[in-house]
This record gives sequence, structure tokens and C-alpha cells, in this order.
Amino acid sequence: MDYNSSSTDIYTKRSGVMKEHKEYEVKKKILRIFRENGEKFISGEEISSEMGFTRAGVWKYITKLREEGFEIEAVPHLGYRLHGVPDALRGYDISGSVDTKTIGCKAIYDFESTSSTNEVAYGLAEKGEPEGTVVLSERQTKGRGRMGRKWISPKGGIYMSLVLRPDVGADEIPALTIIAAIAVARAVRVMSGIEPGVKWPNDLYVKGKKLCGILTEIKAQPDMVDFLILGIGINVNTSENDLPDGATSLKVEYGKHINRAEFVKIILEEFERDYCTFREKGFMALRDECRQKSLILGSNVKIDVHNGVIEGLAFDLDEKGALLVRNSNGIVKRVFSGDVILCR
Ligand code: BT5
Repeated sequence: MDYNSSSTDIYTKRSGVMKEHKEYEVKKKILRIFRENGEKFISGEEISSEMGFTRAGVWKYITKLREEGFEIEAVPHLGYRLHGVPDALRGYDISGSVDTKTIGCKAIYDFESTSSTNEVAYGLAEKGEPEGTVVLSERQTKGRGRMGRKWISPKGGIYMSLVLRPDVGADEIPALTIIAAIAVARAVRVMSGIEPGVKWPNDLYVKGKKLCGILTEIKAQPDMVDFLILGIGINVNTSENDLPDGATSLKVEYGKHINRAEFVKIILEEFERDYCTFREKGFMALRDECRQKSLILGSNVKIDVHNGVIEGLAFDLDEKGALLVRNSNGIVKRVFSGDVILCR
């Protein structure tokens, strides 16, 4: 046997095949060894002794990694080194190299295609999957937006859902959605230099076009959230022709191909930092950045809410992340969710 099977049971599902995920742990560890060694070659013997494997066992997994697009150089007498990584959302790759304590560093379920990562994550959370579990897919066949709308999910994008168990009331949900939006906005800046604006509560826009949408779904008791699924859809290497009107992608705006695995890692790291701040200090500790990135504060807006329309000046976010809107009579309304239309 070439692997010590004491690892946790993690499963992945690609091309419809459920595999027990020893393989996930092995690939994760081999890639981590390569990354720790950087440009340096590492011998088959060293890898086998670190892994507790035979050299044949190491070779088997190196072959698999190569088949999955990892460029692994092999030089006689020197050994192996990682030379290039594919633009693919592989759970074992991301969870093994993300620099986080909870979010995305344990289980990442990856799919070539699935209905909706939010749907999958919700099912997993109901079965007890812990905080920080991530579901990723290269495509979605039933990507969801808010209020029954669709999220078009062609290949090239990032479709990702996080399981969170934040121990808060449902009134804190808008804050978590905005926090996720600013974390993604920062990651976009790191990857491309582009600074998207946040259209409260859940969209990122670049030059008037939608780049990213966030869908937060919860299972809650009257006073407490059981779990929350944070679904993030981003148009990354997506061609303009594959996107709906009014949408854009980083490929269109930035003009270069972006490594999505790297992008996901940065999002998870940025989000974890803000999520910890939120849990320790509350939304107020992050409000200034949310104000700065907002596309709507200071503008007249019209918001469709479930029982009507609110019109007025969007002038601030309150301590829960709700939008404060002052109407023409000077009355201030707190809005927790809705579709914002900017009035010129
Ligand atoms: C959203 O809804 O913007 C939330 C989208 C969340 C998608 C993620 S992907 C991972 C996870 N799994 C899921 O199933 N969903 C989440 P909303 O604010 O309702 O906006 C939906 C509207 O955005 C649609 O009615 C279209 O007008 C537009 N739209 C659809 N697909 C788009 C795309 N790829 N890019 C930009 N806009 C799009």
C-alpha cells in the first residue's frame, strides 16, 4: 500500500465520478512539497520519504497530476519540480496552498459541471459539513441569482460557494454579503489592477457592467442562523459572446488571461481576514472600506423591495450593513435587501 489511509474522508466529483479522496490528500501533499521547494529540484526519494510512499507510488501520482495539466519537470539525477499549473479549479491544489486557517484549507469539492454550487453547498451543510468548506465548479447548468433569477455560468468563470456557520442573527446577513463583495473587489485589484465598485448589496461592476454577483442563502431559526451559503460568481476568462447583455469579464477589461486557482486563493484569504474582523469587532470595523467602494452612496436610488418601492438618497450603511435611504420627506428607511436602480 502506498498511502497511509488515516486521512479524513474527502470526496471530489469530477465528470460525475465519486472517488474516495485519499487521492485528493496525496495530490494536495505532493503539490505542497513542490511549492515549498520552489525552483529547487526534489528527488523521487525525498518525496517518497516525506509521503511515506514507494517511488512507484510517487510516480503514479505525478503521472496523474501531469494528466490534469500540472507541468512537472523530471530531470535524471536531479529529480522533479513544478514548472507550471493549469487554469483549472482543482480542490486539492487550492486547499493545499491557500494561506487560511478555516476557509478553503480543508475540504474543497470541485466539479467539472454541476447544477449550482450553492445548491451543492447547501446540501453538504445540511449534512453537517463544517465552516470553511468550499464548492467550486468550472460551469453551472442551473446557476442561481437572487429572487429566482438565473446566473449564466459558462466555462472560464469562477463559481464558488462557501459554507459558513457564523453564529449571528439573520439581520447580519447583508453585512456578510457586502464583506464578501469587498474581499472579491480587493482580489480583483491584486490580480489585474482593476478596481471594481460595489453596487449594494451584492454586485461588482466595472465601467457600468456587471463582473460579479453574490448570492447569500441561509438556513435559520427565528433568532439565529444555522448556516449560511455564500455563493460567488465571477466572469474571469469568459468571452464576451458567452455573457448576457450588461455583463463584462476580466478577460474583456484586463485583456489578459488570469489564473483562476490563484484568484480563488486570494479571494479566500481576503475574505477570511475580513470575516475574522467581522466576528471579532462587527461590521463597523469594515464599514469605511465598504463606503469607499460603494457605487451608490450619495446617489438617488429607486429600490424594489418585496412590498413595494423605496425612493430617495442612499446616504450611508448602518451598523448591520443595511442601506440608509432618505426620501423627499426626510424620512429615513433601512433597507436590508433589494434591487437598486440608480436615478440620474
Ligand atoms: C446575483 O443575482 O448577482 C447573484 C449571482 C450569484 C452567482 C453565484 S455562482 C456560484 C453560486 N452558485 C449559484 O447558483 N449562484 C451563486 P442577481 O442580483 O439576482 O443578478 C442576476 C442577474 O444578473 C440576472 O438576471 C442577469 O441580468 C445578470 N446575470 C446573469 N448572469 C450573469 C453573468 N454571468 N454576469 C453578469 N451578469 C449576469
